[in-house]
Amino acid sequence: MTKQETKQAFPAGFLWGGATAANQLEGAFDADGKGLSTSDMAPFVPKELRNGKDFTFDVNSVELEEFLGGNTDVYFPKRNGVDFYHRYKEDIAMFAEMGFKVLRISMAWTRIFPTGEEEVPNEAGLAFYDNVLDELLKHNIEPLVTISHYEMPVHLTQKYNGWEDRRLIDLYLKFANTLFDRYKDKVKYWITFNEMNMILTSLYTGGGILEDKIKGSKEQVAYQATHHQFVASALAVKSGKEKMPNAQIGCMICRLETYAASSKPEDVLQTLKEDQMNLFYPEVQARGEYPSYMNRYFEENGIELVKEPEDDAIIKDNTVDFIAFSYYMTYIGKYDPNDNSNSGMLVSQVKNPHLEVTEWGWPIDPIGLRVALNRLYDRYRMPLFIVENGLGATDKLEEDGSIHDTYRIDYLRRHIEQMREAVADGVDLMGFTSWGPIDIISCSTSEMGKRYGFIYVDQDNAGNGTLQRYRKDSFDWYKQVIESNGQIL
Ligand code: BGP
Repeated sequence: MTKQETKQAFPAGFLWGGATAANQLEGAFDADGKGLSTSDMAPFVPKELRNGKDFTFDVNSVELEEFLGGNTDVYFPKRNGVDFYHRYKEDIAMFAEMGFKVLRISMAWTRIFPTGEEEVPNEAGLAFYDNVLDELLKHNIEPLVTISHYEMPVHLTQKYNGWEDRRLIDLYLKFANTLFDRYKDKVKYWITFNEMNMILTSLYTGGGILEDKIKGSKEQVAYQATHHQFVASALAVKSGKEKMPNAQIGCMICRLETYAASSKPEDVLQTLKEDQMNLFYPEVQARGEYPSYMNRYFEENGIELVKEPEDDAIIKDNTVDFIAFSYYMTYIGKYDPNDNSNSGMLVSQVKNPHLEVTEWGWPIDPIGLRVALNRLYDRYRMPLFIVENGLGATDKLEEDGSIHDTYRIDYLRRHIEQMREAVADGVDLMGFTSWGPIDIISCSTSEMGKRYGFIYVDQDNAGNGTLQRYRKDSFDWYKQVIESNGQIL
């Protein structure tokens, strides 16, 4: 790495900030008319009792009934989040103190339409987000709003089995249009769905679908639900642009940059295929059409998508303005002669011997971020936005209220360095929102103890604690990063 390379700065106006999701942050799950959402049904189960089952990603209809009936002694951490609902002013003031230019939030569908089917939105829910947005704007923090982040009214799961049913498109659009009408003068940046590709991994989290209720194969349903979300997303782009000509509306994926396990051509080909499955989502949303490799895949695997005649044109005419993605790790592609399917289930069992992993086993690969940025930009020539990245770790609150999270600073520093290199390579990067700038409930494990924040929240996995906020060492570090526009790391 030459000196000249590392000295490159980020563009003026670069959007530094943090990213959150309503269901992991807000709490107040039944306040002011809010309905129950799919994420309110994710219990915390200690690792030793899980038996390999992951409740966040895998809830069946029997469990759902049990959780809804309340006859259970398990704890549901996402119902309480970290009480941002009541503490948003304090939290936003701390984000402002770090100099945030942007905050990614999502809006809980169930605060606005408790069951998803009401004709009239819940005013108290809309008023809450008005207050949050006003507070952000008061501090000159630009909101970036994810319309749907891993949750939906549980009623829609019960009645329609979520996105398996095409009627979800209109229900989603009613929700999206309500947000556009209400917040059009306050929000410029929007994302239609969080990590859309993860529906292949979890039908429940990504699609509100109960696997034991589906009729066809899991893959068939996953791709049919994906198609419904593509149409819904494109229609949201269409009406969003009509209502807000200056809005920027993006798609989002969990980017899994994939390396070949070896130089063996079969491994390289397998890697290409896995990469294509990952890029299927921006392929449709940014280019506006189903790629031929997916059409071949559907044909060879007996997947038949039901499309309405107008769907292709809707998708073609309403592509996104930017591609947002989360980046946590890289994967390995390895050819397996016993498996001739290309499942696209995003599971890499092969370990990369060159990388360290986090406490939760996620490979740490800063250089992979530079590769991901370059590859995406080479392919789409469209502005990119890193809307999630960060280190989930166990933190220790010292007696004096300090938290020495040098490991987090090190992780982020190394990733931002590579981001800076990618910008110097010519990548058009709009911004960087670090995941969970304040500790929130983990998406995948519903733990509190998997912390990403610059701000520590006093709460444990069982929900005990004062909820008091403390500044970690990374707080001042990130402040300086933003102040220097990424020059001082
Ligand atoms: C992404 C999700 C987030 C999130 C993050 C970290 O996949 O979009 O909601 O929480 O991953 O994952 P976790 O919280 O499981 O560590």
